Amino acid sequence: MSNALRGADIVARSLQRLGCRRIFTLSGNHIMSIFDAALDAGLDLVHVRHEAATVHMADAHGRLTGEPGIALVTGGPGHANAVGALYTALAAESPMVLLSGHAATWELCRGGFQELRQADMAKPVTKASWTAESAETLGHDIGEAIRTALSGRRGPVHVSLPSDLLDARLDASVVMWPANLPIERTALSEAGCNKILSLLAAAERPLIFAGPQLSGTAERALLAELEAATGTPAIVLESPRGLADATLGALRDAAKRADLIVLLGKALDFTIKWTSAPEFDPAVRIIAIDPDAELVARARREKGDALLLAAVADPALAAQKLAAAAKQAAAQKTPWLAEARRMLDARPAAWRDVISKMPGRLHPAEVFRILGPFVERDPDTVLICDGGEFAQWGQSMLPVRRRLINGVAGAIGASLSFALAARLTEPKAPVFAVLGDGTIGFHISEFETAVRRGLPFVAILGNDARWNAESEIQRRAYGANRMHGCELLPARYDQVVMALGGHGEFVERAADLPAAIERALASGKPACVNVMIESTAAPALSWPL
Ligand SMILES: Cc1ncc(C[n+]2csc(CCOP(=O)(O)OP(=O)(O)O)c2C)c(N)n1
Ligand SMILES: [Mg+2]
Repeated sequence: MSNALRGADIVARSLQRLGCRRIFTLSGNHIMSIFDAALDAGLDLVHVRHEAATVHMADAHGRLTGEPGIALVTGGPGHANAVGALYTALAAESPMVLLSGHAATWELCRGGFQELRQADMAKPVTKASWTAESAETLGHDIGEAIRTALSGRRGPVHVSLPSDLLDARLDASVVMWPANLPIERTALSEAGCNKILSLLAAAERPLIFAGPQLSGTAERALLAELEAATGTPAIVLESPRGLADATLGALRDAAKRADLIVLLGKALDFTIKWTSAPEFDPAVRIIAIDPDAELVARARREKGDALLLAAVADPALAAQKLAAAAKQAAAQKTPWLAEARRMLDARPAAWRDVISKMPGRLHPAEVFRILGPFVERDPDTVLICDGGEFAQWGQSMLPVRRRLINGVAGAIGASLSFALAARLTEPKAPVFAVLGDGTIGFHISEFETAVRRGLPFVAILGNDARWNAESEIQRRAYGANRMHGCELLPARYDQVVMALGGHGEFVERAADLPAAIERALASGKPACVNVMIESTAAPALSWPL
């Protein structure tokens, strides 16, 4: 047979044709043919230490670049390990594709090696999930997966690839290569745009709630434009803490006073208490703009007559259109905008000089007062926040520009994988990961990947020898004498990182932290600054401060 191609070559070449140059992967029997094919297709295999990390990295790649991240894992247990991480990508609306090897089609229902109903397993945590059915159409599968991940409300897509299809040889003339179809993005109608602007102008205390799709740097700049043009505070809700996300200061008090909320790609969900009393005025009115018709329908079901307008539209396109039209109408700066901005942005004066009462431990505010200037040094710095109470202090005190948090899913543990993927897309500026001591345990072995690949970043670890977020729940719900099952050792994670070939720093005094961070950055290695901290509940601000 002339021009004989393997199914695996079709997968690798399709990825290459669609502009994917990098695959986050962990090897296994079912996918070794793709590793082989990647050599000829010139794909960079970033191979890591746990399948969940492949998905977290593809997720971070998707969020930071807007291009689909690609994860590749082996079948059965490899796939099972990867699936949990898809939940984070789904909630963060991150465009990515998980490709999983799969038992050969002739093995199925006969007790095949690592046979598992993989597509069924991934279905609830993806936009679409299927098993490839023929070698000829593998390219089409890849194209559809990528197009689906990027279209409408973005998110993860899964395709299982049976090993016999990957090994099959076929003539190039019968291959169905991916079609170059456009990505679907629905515009906001002229009439919808005008109606929204007139409703905003008529409202006294409106707020715009943007969803995770608008959490990137360019999108935050667009929201700032929209805010200035409409005189309406525009904020991103991307945390499971929702109204209580420490990034957003005393948002809870501002939300309570709002008379109109525009949901701009923000799902009406638990994070905003479905805009219901007592967190919101029972008379508050809602506008819902979302690329997903089902979410618009849900808002209609939930809010009934309080939903003044609903539109199926891409949130970024809608924001652009609204901002442009509002600029022409030259909306006035309202006292409400200034007042709400103070509520969102002001921080207690006491945070400027609070220090720990425990010898040998820092207060989280001390850590972030010191880290702040490092983050501000370079406009391209990537900041990653992950975990419980410590990271909330970071989210509250550090500037928000190029930032990744674990997102609405609320799953801790992704930050080290995020940091590696961020370093691969950002060649120069510092990458900081802020995380707790419980959280670092999930994927600490990714420091080995980072060292092997030469990917420096600095992890700022707040070590309170505790799963403190859960301790705080116990203290509040069951009492201080019922705190149980949340203690950890004050372990030397910095030494673990050194043993893996990275740079380690151990800090017990605030005075030592600046030099430790400088040394970590200067080392040019993946680094862990293990800072012993006092267990401190996440900040909860109410207005007035
Ligand atoms: C995957 C996952 N497992 C468990 C939890 C529950 N959880 C949320 S925060 C947290 C504690 C985190 O501890 P640490 O990283 O030490 O941060 P701290 O709260 O101590 O600052 C836990 C267990 C979760 N959100 N996600
Ligand atoms: Mg902790």
